[in-house]
Amino acid sequence: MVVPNSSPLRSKKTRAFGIPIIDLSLDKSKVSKLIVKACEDFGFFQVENHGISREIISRVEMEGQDFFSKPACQKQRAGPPTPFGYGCKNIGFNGDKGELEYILLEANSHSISERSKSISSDPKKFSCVVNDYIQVVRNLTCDVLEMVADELWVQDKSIFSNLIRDVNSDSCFRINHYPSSSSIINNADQNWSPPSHQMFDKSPKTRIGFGEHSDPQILTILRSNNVGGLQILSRDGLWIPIPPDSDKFCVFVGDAFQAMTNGRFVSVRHRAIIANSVKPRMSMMYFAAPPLNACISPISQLVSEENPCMYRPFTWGEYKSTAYSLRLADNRLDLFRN
Ligand code: GA4
Repeated sequence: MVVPNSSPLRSKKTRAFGIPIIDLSLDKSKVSKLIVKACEDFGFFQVENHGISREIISRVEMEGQDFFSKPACQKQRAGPPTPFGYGCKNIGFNGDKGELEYILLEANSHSISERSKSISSDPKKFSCVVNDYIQVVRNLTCDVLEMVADELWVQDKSIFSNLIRDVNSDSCFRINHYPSSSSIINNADQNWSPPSHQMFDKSPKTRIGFGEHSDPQILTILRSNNVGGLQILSRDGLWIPIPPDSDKFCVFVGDAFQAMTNGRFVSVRHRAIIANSVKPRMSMMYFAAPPLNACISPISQLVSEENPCMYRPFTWGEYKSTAYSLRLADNRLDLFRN
């Protein structure tokens, strides 16, 4: 489809790189088209005018700041991440490292209230604030998924969103905290120290906060403070910096969505580098996932003789265990190709 420059279907673009910024206050049918196009072209887009209150967002941000400003020994009481809890520099179980610390939580109120006891001196407040945020971001995710279903002519508009709304949904929530470019993070983990060239070399080497990967889930919704560092990998292999904007959300297509759309949507590879900033970057992500026993298979509308099933059906649980058995940068979905 050729979209004329003047058409309302042409979304605003992130400066110079053509990454869509989609205004969610526009007409729903236009927004749906823009979302589907962005998921096909980039597996990534940003949204503005999303209707989520600044207050709900900044309350989580404040809880995150409070936690990360604590001494290392106190933060470690909420760790190690197995995989949930507080983590510093270690990502997953297979030796991946990054220059960051984080809190990873299961996105359900029971786990959050249990975990919050080791995170905050006011656990009730912490769980309340995080639960409120998860609820509104889950709604945003479901709205996006329903618009996608509509645009793909799927009869059951809730085909994707039902997986996220399910009480057994395996969604999770993460707050990442990256050091400012002028500092290195407190070495809470005694077994690791940054490679010496990164500590002393003044040349502008890329410092990796969170290494290249795709997200295994259906969709990821990310919000960051105004410090940069997020980059997405374009189809031609270039790292595209995403300008930080605390009023927008970034939306990433995950591997499970790529499989469910029979490869029509692409799960975007991305990473976070340490930006040249005096302020630390803090980002929070909601990873929208199905229940562990949900079967992930391409929707029938996207399967035909010309487009046969690209992946064998698998359960989300099976996919997740595969993800955790591999390295961060590995391409997991290829292992499920027909
Ligand atoms: C990437 C997306 C989410 O942050 C995450 C990550 C998880 C972890 O940090 O424990 C993983 C990574 C993520 C993909 C491969 C495995 C699992 C680390 C890792 C090496 C919470 C997730 O679900 O998958």
